[in-house]
Amino acid sequence: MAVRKLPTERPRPAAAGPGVKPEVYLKLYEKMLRAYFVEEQCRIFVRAGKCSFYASARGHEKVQIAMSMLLQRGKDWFFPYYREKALMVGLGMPLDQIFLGMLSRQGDANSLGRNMSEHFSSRELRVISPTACTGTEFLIAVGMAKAILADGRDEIVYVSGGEGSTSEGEFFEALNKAQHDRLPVLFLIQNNGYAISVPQEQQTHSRLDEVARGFGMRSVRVDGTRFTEMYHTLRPLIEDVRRGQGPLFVEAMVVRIDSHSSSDDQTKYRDAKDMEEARRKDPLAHTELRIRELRLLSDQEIEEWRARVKTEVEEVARRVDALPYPDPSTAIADIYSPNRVVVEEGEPAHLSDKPITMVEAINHGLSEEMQRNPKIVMWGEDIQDPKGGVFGVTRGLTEKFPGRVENSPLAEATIVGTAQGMAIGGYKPVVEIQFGDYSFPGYMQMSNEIPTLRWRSASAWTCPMVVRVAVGGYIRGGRSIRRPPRRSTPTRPAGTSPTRATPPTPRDSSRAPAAWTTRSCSSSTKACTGRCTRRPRSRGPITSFRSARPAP
Ligand SMILES: Cc1ncc(C[n+]2csc(CCOP(=O)(O)OP(=O)(O)O)c2C)c(N)n1
Repeated sequence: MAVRKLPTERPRPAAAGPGVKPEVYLKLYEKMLRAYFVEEQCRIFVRAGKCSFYASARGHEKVQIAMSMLLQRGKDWFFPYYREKALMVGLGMPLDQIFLGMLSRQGDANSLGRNMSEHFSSRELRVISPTACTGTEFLIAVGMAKAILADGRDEIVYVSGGEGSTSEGEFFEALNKAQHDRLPVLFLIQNNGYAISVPQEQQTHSRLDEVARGFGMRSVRVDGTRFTEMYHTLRPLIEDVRRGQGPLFVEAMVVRIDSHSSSDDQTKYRDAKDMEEARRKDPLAHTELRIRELRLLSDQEIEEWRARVKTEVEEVARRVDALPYPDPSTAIADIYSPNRVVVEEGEPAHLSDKPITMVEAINHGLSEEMQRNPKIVMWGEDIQDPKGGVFGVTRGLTEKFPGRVENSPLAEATIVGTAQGMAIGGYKPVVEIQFGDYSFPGYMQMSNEIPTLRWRSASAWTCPMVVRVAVGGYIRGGRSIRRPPRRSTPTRPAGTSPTRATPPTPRDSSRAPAAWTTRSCSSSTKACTGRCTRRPRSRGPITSFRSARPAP
């Protein structure tokens, strides 16, 4: 809704604080009011038993709306966490979509009622569907930024979390990778001092802005309850991110005015003084105070604005509340891609009479696929030439396909988490986990995030990618940690296609990459290549079996 024009007869100040134009401040106020009444309405829905999960953003709204004003709607990408209703309001998500998501009603474009409430998603606004897991969004955002950098676009990836989520290991991996690759990521940590009931001093030793600085990252701490300072400090820094200066870390000090969520009662662990202190910093109350001081609106106009926005919000809420739940028969749609895979086997071309290994055959297949699909990119530990992987699976590909095969940090969550982000960004990562036993740090991504993205976003977002894992074999002579076959591990969370676990012959191995990459035409695929011995497994001519392609 357009900001109402101010009456001309009132003497207008030049700025709402140094350098902030009155219309910018009033736009902020309008959005804050809308966010406030959305929160109030959600509270009513919770009390009525209509909303299963609610996490108030009261106390965080100013920094979230400021971010929506500093970044570019429809151009930049947003990886929010579960406490970001005000960001959605700031970006202009239609109010009915906010309530449809909160009430899980028919027409909910966030997830068709599948994801938890508070987990917003929108293709139009480039808001990527989050899960409830704390800290998993960071690496995915970094992967998206890799796609942006590879394409040379001047877009920014915003990723956000609470200070508690910075204790997760993936957070540190994300800072490391983003800074190493100088990626266009804006990390926002909204520090309200509590992770449910745990105060920050029990959580982290160092100041978070200093932690980020330790990674070599540009980093600032701002008061997230005050607009002018944030606006002035962040605007040039964000433009630097857009100009390719690398990531930016922002620790915004905010307050949590309400309990952690609808399942929590903060009076059990916060004393009255602490809660009063938070209320004293209420960002909305402060904005109204400034508007009065600066004479941007009169008391009566403030009352009118409140009444107008309240009515607008309540009307939408009432309409949405009258809608039914989604048809239960749609609940299991969108788990896999609807694209069929068509494998066309051409006449095999004779390549060699020499005996070849399974590894050589897979290498050959990967090479054919990279030739065919310029969006295939690869990373993993040691996979770059001259080593070309500990089994040599990717040997020679670095030189053949410059810029598309790279060593990853020694961090499995980074390998698969960033692959997901780059896949959302339009690439087809085919990444390697060195041994099955070492895949577990990546399982948060491989079970909670990657396989559920398509389903939980109702196909708005997908991440076609391949994770190649070696299992079994290799070192002989007694049981080694590397040897136990990993076939019993969860290779098949719904939403992931496991491929033929062990291609039995070089002939099959050569064909396997085509099947992996096409099967993952829009689903994710986990390919276990068993017994990746360097010795020839069988003798016989190697032939090329191009090609597999997705059905049109
Ligand atoms: C991996 C994981 N562990 C635990 C939880 C349970 N949990 C949900 S929110 C939360 C606290 C998060 O606090 P913080 O990151 O500071 O964000 P805030 O909620 O305060 O905004 C916890 C422990 C979770 N969702 N995911």
